[in-house]
Amino acid sequence: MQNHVFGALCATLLGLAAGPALSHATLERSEAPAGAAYRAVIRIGHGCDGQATHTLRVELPEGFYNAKPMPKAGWVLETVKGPYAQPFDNHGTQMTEGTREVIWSGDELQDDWYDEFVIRGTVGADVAPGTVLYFPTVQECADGKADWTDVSGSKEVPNPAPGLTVAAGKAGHGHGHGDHAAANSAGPVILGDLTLDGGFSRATPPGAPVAGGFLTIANGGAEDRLVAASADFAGRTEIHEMAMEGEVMRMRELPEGLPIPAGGTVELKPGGYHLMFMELKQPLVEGETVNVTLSFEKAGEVSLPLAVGPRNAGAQKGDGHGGH
Ligand SMILES: [Cu+2]
Repeated sequence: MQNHVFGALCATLLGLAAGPALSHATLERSEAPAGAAYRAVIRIGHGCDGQATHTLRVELPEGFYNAKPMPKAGWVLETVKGPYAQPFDNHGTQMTEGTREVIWSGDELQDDWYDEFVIRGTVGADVAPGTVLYFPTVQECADGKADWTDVSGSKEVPNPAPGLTVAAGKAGHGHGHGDHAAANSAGPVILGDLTLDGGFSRATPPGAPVAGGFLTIANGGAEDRLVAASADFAGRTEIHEMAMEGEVMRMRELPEGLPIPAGGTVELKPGGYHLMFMELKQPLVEGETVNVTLSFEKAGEVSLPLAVGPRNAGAQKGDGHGGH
């Protein structure tokens, strides 16, 4: 009986505590793929017991490499460097140390105000999916501090550290959903803040006029937009979406392109957003690789290999590619 009452009370209290998420220091985006750029946006929603924050210290986790903080007007920025437990392969250069702590100080963030502090880095490709990387954060005020340094993972502690859950990064590894039928895709391509991964297409019957292209775009930075695509093997390449028109699923071109939200991931997949190769000049053959050039508003242009899978590659339930 005691337990019952306590349990219910506890749930109520936790429910209330979880409501205003801004009461804790938190990360704007709490999940990111391994091997990709990540923009840690630490959100500060109040001071220390009513007092203004004059210093913010953020410790960086092992596994978050090549970190660079964003300066803030009015604040003095300092970094503390230290060794990495595991060296980081930065495009062929081994980095054995880097920034491990970032300190902003010398301004005042009032208790009534809200602000964001940003650190950009890369999540190590070898960090196991499901790992939580913690960014222990301390706010210092005139007569005290608010600390967000508990890394136990418990939701019941009063001072949880901001945490980032690492998701599987590389195509073909650790996908494990079984919903992508033989989507044998090429490896990830990094373009600025964008990580393009899992690019594939499907074999076409001889004489087929069109084919689809699919990939996942993870954005570790500010909002961007896929504005154009082109391929040698097609007369024309468009960016499409599937949408219900009355009872019928039809595809249509996205004339403005496809927005890639800040810190978000957009999946182009059968039955959803896709690249549409039209006026095919040759059939796509299973086992081969074709290249598509993608143009992003901010990140620029990149050539991405698409592995050609079987005709039903990536098929999911309800994948009626209607409207052809
Ligand atoms: Cu289409």
